[in-house]
Amino acid sequence: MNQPVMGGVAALNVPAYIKHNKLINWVADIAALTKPDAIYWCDGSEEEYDRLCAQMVEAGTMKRLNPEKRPNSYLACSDPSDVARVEDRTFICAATKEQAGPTNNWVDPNEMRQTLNGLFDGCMAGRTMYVVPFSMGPLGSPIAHVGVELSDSPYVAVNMRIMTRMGKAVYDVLGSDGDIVPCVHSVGMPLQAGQQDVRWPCNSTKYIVHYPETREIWSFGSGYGGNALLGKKCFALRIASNMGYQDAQQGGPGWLAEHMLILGVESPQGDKKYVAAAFPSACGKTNFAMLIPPAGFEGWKVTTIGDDIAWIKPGADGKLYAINPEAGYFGVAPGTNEKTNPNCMASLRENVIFTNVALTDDGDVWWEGMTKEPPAHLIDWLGNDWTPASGTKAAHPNARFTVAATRNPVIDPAWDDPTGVPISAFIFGGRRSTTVPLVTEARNWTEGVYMAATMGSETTAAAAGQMGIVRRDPYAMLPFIGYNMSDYFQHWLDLGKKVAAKNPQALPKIFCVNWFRTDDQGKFVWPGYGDNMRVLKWILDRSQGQAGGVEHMFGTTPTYGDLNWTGIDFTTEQFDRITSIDKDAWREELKLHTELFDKLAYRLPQELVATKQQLEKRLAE
Ligand code: SAT
Ligand code: MN
Repeated sequence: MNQPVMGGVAALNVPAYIKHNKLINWVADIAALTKPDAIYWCDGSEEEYDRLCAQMVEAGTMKRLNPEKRPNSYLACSDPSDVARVEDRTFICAATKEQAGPTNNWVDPNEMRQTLNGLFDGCMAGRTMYVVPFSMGPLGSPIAHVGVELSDSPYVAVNMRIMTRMGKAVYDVLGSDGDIVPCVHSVGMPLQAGQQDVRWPCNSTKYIVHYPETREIWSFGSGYGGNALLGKKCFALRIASNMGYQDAQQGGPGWLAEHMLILGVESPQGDKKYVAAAFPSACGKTNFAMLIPPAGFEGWKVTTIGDDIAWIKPGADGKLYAINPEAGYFGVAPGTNEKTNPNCMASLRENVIFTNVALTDDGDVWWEGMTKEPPAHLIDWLGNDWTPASGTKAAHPNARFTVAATRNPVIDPAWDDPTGVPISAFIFGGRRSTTVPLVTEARNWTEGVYMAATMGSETTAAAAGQMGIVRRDPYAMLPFIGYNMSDYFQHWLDLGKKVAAKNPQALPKIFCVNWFRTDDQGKFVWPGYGDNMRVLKWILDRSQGQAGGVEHMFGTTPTYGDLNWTGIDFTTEQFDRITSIDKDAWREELKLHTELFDKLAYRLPQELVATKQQLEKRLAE
């Protein structure tokens, strides 16, 4: 296997179990373009995973951690120029600019193909091309879809094995003519004969490109996270959101691909409900998905279906059913500790790939916030000696762990169920130090869509660029909607109408939350983490029409007495501080809604414009 044949074209060596000619021809075409030294077909086995990791340890890309401290785990440190998603280099190359919409970068697909053909020509020279077959969603589920990623990065191959259902079994599902989303990925650093490789190959030129018409993904120049693990943001959000929209355009029921965690809540009486919640990247979705109910909630259980992405479809009973298309977590390490997320810490005990965290002297990992006292000495993510006096971060703020969902001690028993779980409520949350109250229930679906559509959030380290700036991040999907955002809003409105027409009771209630309001010193007022259960309980009760609340300008919020405060010292003053509505701040806020709507004016649903007008009227009263 894998011996280049004469003439510099790598031998295909197709395994006998692959019967899909279109796939084989495509692999041959991409190999002819990218000219790898060898082609390797991943089977997804443990033996293969171990072997590729050992190869990367040999090459210096990864370090094996101390097996006593962190069994079967690795640390990879990236090039300092390749540490986050690159939104300004991400393109939705739909046939027309309107189809991509004003919030996406767009280049004419023919022009982009020419550019990429140039960049990909010979870009895998000196490297192996890995053929990575994967299923987003349970294998063979009617909701799942299959992709194949061709990548010259073994780091991608091993991460995809954790993050997706990756391996041989995918070919059984595909048979000889199953649908595939083709994904081509290169770090963009070909090697000349004899040239020594670097620890983390990448290229300063980066392109993350989606062709929605042909459902293709092409990624060049980065080996990091969502730029390179193409099943995640590229497929499961950008391409899939477009697929769900197209389904409705073509007369189907339509479906949703959302930047949402899915969690289950079980009461002491055994009553089980599921909610889906959208937050921007690096706003604590993993923490919320694994939360441990606090004092006052004895006998309550929260379980995880997914921590980042939900695919949601109407079921035969009219309810909305959600699956987690992923099989692992690519979560933010800094800030995670035994207090903020003990379940996550337990998930990370073994079988983990850490990226860009610090290395301890005894061969374990550390990141900011993991322990109160930092270790006296570390090797930081850049490979330098580090002490608490260094004055720099030992781990990169967007440092990540990759771990299988099955390592999570509170994984929901239905997490792998091909039919998904019924959703009772949608929660939308931004990171806002001011203005937006702790929790608000929308009065109806349209007002809920408006709330989600006008969400703002302070930017985080998950994307390259300046942090802490408030930007509109509709549905926490700004960088992830694979088509025109106005059409996306319309799709949400239409789906709600369809569900309500069939069974009004089946329509989930919509809530907006903000855990991040601060006091005059800039400190968070709300304790967050496990205490978010207090808000979650109110949300669930309201979804069943059972809890109290007061209606105000934007919807319904709980009064102090509507939440359970057992076991926490949280005063009415503090509560007022995070639930108060400052009319002046909201006048400013609505100006920003206007700015967004002006930008999206072309095809913006009139219902949302009308909703804004009603809000403005109420604010003026
Ligand atoms: O896109 S990544 O998976 O790298 C991180 C994120 O934005 O959540
Ligand atoms: Mn995310």
